[in-house]
Formats: sequence, C-alpha cells, structure tokens
Amino acid sequence: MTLRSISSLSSASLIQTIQACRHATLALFEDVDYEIFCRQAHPDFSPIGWHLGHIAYTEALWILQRLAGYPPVFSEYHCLFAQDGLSKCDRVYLPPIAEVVDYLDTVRSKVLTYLDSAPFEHQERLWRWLLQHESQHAETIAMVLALTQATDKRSILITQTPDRAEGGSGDLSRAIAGEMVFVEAGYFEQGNDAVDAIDNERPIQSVYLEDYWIDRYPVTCRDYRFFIQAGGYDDPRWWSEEAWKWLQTSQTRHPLYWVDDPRNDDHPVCGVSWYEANAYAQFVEKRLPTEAEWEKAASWNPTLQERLLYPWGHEEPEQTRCNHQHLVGMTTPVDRYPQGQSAYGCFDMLGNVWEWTATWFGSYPGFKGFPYASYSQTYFDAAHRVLKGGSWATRRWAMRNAFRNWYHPHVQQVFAGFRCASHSHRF
Ligand code: AVJ
Ligand code: FE
Repeated sequence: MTLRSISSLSSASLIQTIQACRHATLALFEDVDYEIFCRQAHPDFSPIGWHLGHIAYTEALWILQRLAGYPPVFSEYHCLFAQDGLSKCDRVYLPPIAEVVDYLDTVRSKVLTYLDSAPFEHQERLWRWLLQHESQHAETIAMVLALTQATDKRSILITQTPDRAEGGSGDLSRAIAGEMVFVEAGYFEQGNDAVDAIDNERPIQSVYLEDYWIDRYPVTCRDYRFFIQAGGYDDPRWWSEEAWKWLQTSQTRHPLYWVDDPRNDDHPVCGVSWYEANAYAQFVEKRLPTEAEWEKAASWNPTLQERLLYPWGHEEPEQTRCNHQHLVGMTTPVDRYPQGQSAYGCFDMLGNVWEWTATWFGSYPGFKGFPYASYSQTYFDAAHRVLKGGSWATRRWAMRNAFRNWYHPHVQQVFAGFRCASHSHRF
C-alpha cells in the first residue's frame, strides 16, 4: 500500500503560486463597494473586508515575524485582524478598501524579499499551510458574496443561475436517482502525512470498514425537488428534535442557493445544512456516509491495491478533472467530469459541491496542532460535522481526498451538497 508523495515545491514555483493565489483573491473584490466590504451578511460570518485583512495579518505573523524574525508591522491592525481578536459582529469597522489592499501589498513585498534568501526547504510545510489558509478564506469570501447576492439581489456572483446552466448528458435523469456503487469490506488508511497536510489530516490512521454502497453522484436538484414536493420540510419523521427546532426557528423551506428551474436539474443541490442532507437521506431510506467511507470511495483503487491522492490518480487537479477554482464560476451537471471518476466509479468527489458526512470533526490518534495549537483543536468539540471534496470555488491547493472541512450542522452558506450511502442496496 503506497501513497505517492506530492512533489516538493521550489521557491521559484512557490512565488508563482502565492502570487496567482493572491491575484485570484483580489479579483473577488473587483465589483465590491465599501458598504459590501464591511457588511456582516450573516451573524455566523465576518465581513469580506475582515477576511481580506486577516489574510495579510496571518502572512505577516507566520512569515515575517515567526520565520524571518522581523519586527511586527501594522500593529494598529493586530487586534482587528487576529483570529482571536474581536467577535464577528465587531469586525464591521474596517479601514478603507485601499488601505487594506496596501496592507496586503506591503506584507507581500517584504515576504518576497525574505524568500530571496529563506531556507525554503525547511519551511515548506508552513508555506503550504499559508497558501491553504488564504485559499480557505477566499472561498469564505466567495460564500459571503453569494449570500449578499442572495439577500439583496446585487449581482456579484451566483451559484446556480438558470440562464447559464447547461444540462448534462440527458441519460442522467433515468440513471441517476439512487445509482450506487459497491465498496467491499476491509482496512483502509485514512489521512495524509505529505508536506501539504493540514494538522487535522495527520497522522494517517488505519480503519476497518464493513461492506457498503455509496451514491455514484451527488444528490441533484431533481432528486431534491422530489423531497421538497413530497412535503419533506413538513414531516418530522425525517428530522431529529434538534434539526426540527432549527427548521422552525430559521423558517427554512429549501436550500439556500435553491433556484427552482429544470435547467438546474442535473446540478448537485447546493447550500444545504447538514440537517437537510440528513433528512433527505432518511427520506430515501439511506444515510450519510461516514468520512472514512467517503474517503475510501474517493481514494482506494481495489485493482491496484493503491491509495490515490485524488479520485483519478496522482496528477494535480485541472479543468478536465473537476469543477474547482472558479474555472466555471458555478455548479455543473454531476456527470460533466468522467475523467474525474474514482476507481469505484464515483463522479464529482472533488469539486462542484462540498459533501456533508455523518462524522463529527475530531482528531486522529497522535494529533499535533500546527502551526498553532488551536487551529483545529478548538473545533474538536462534537459540534461540527466533516465536509469533504471541495466546491466549484475551492482552490486546487486545498483540494484532495484527505482534506477535511468542518462546519456546524445548521450552516447553509457553504457551497455544500451531499451523497448518500447504505449498508445494502435496495434500488
Ligand atoms: C476549515 C474553513 C472552517 O475558515 O473557519 C481559516 C479554516 N481556520 N483560518 C475557517 C480556517 C483558520 C476554517 N474552515
Ligand atoms: Fe484564518
């Protein structure tokens, strides 16, 4: 059983990569005015301007202060942009956009100067972490923009827009509902110990899984409409007590990015909470997969007896394999990427929409926090569920079979859908 390691970066390719990542981050702000920059679109999320400043703060702290040993810069921003500085609702008092962009630029130019002579080979893990840190905040920015657009119809970015949606192959409507693949019982190694691993992916652990079935495709809008029309949101059978309470309080009647148009039928449902995903799974007499089941269906090649970094193998994600990195700018039909299939024949394991799993976010035995103790540790609280796979807005540096995302089960804002699993296959 081998897992080939990701190729190591040279400092020249690192520079190219962090610059490309930054360019994409700033591009998100092209049509943003100061009001949107500072607006808290939802109590669970900070304003996008805060995320932008926090990206610079984090780069300055970990590279300029900790690695390079330079004195602190822009001390007046420390409390504002630190992850543990202010509560989310107090993050709305921000400097002008141009000043925050200047903060980013100033920090970056010092970072590039430092990189000229930095002992890069010994620091690669931290640089890779930083790149993924910016990538994740950039996706949150895209989410908050989508949310802003959903609430006040300012057209900045949209997830499922019928006038741009394209249908799939056409066979999908017949093939899709309930199509599952079989995964045989056995031991499986879960996690990632390569240099790009985030602390919560380490160390690799061996888990035994029984036989199971898992959906070939994520649940589509067509599938999900059936649940809505069958009165799924009014039927307490599908919801736990806690989920039912959330449903009544939030008055939710459909997914957040729901656009009821047949042109979206082959697209994955996007913008569901874990509660909605779980309710749908109950409704179709299935269940959500555990994280390990999801990861095995994405990673394991039973013919080669080999574990793969990506569903298709070891080559890095690109546009023929999956919908990611804003290359399309919205969801795509779930059968669009046959070249991205896993060895078991699952489509869209990476990209398009994040997928909720049944698993509570927690540590693997032997966990060590990096680069700071509480990066993941704070969230090992049996209150967050694991999401896998990445969305159409996920950058390629934070997208792989082992990557773990986490959110509270009530959160609807993530570009998230799901697929179901089952111990037996009755369909
Ligand atoms: C893993 C996306 C939930 O944004 O809250 C960023 C990642 N942690 N900075 C988040 C994170 C610290 C985290 N998520
Ligand atoms: Fe952060």
